Amino acid sequence: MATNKIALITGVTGQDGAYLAEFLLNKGYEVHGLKRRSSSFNTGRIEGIYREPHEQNSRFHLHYGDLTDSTNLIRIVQQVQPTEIYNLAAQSHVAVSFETPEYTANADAIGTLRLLEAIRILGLETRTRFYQASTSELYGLVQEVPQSETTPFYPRSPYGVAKLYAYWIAVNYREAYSMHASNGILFNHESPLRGETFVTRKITRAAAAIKLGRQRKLWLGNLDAKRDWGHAREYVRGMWMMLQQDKPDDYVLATGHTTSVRDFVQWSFEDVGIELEWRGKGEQEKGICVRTGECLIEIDPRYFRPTEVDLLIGDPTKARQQLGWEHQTSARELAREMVLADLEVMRSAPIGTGA
Ligand code: NDP
Ligand code: GDR
Repeated sequence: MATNKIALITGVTGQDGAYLAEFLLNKGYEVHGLKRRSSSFNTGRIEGIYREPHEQNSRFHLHYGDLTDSTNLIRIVQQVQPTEIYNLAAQSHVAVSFETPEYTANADAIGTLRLLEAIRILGLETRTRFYQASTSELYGLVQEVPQSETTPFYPRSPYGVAKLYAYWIAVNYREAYSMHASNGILFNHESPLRGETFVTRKITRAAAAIKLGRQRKLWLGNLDAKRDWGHAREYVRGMWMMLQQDKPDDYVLATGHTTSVRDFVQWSFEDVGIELEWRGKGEQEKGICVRTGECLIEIDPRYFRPTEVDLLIGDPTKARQQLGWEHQTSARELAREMVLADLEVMRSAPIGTGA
């Protein structure tokens, strides 16, 4: 399956980067990934597809790099001469962005500018198509539901504000320099590869650990937040589809359904055979808990955000009509897949490994 397509993925070690790299390799692409230097291994998610550089015929290559370092980005783009860049790298945790707002702006906002400038400085505007990982966090404070490409933005976190800059700079470079730059406004998407501190994975890991007697309690924040949760594997396909269009544009990818954190908890525990009996539903004081004989879940105000995004529900009509993209996995199925995967990992990991 020979192709002359060369992709550069920033954030290749993250959830989406891992799925996208696998997807593009299966399509015959040569795939290059930007990887940060870390004191411990951060390539766990791409172990299955990475081969030693000494092995012949490997179409997957990793480069050390960071979105905060423009000279490094220019050098890599020059070396790789990509036909497609997928800018997935970001400080992607909303709650953490309140703790590290300046870094988040540097990586998520200015990092996007640095990459776009690298394309321009190297004269690759007509060769290199650009995908920007935009987000439903741009909508923030609810203006209308469901949210579509025409819904006004009102970000509610330093992360959302940084991503707002990234969104508009991609649009601006498209208009100013005729670059093929597209924004995917993706609603939450999860998988067994989801980072352990995002709420879905935190819940499914805890349900599995509690089932196996390795954890006693799960501490959470706002149980009433509602998210439009889809499967990451399906969303990376949509990213690729955007870059195959003749014209660049911006698209929402979403399921069109929303679920509360509370329901996601309920489902995950159900799937490991634990029926939850809720107490204090809707209340948010410290110490509210739910029961299955003992108190398994408690609210910790530390996990509340200074400003919250209460309700996300996306309208993926444009992506369906123009790209032919549709989600397949429901949030209910996603919870089951994630919790069963966590159970399996934990069952095979020795106690005390933290898995
Ligand atoms: P992850 O947090 O799983 O992955 C983020 C990736 O970015 C990791 O590879 C991380 O490296 C890398 N990274 C972080 N900071 C830098 C930096 N300064 N320089 C280079 N690399 C960096 O995110 P997801 O895979 O879930 O999301 C991918 C992108 O899509 C992100 O931009 C996110 O904001 C956006 N997004 C995600 C959605 C979701 O629901 N998952 C929805 C909408 C948008 P390391 O592994 O070393 O930490
Ligand atoms: P989000 O995802 O902020 O939507 O950003 P996250 O899973 O962190 O939060 C979802 C909702 O759950 C509530 N919540 C908790 N969240 C976390 N992390 N931990 C808790 O203990 C907890 N308790 C309740 C949150 O308040 C929130 O309302 C994700 C990221 O992937 C972004 O990068 C991406 O842009 C958006 O999705 C779309």
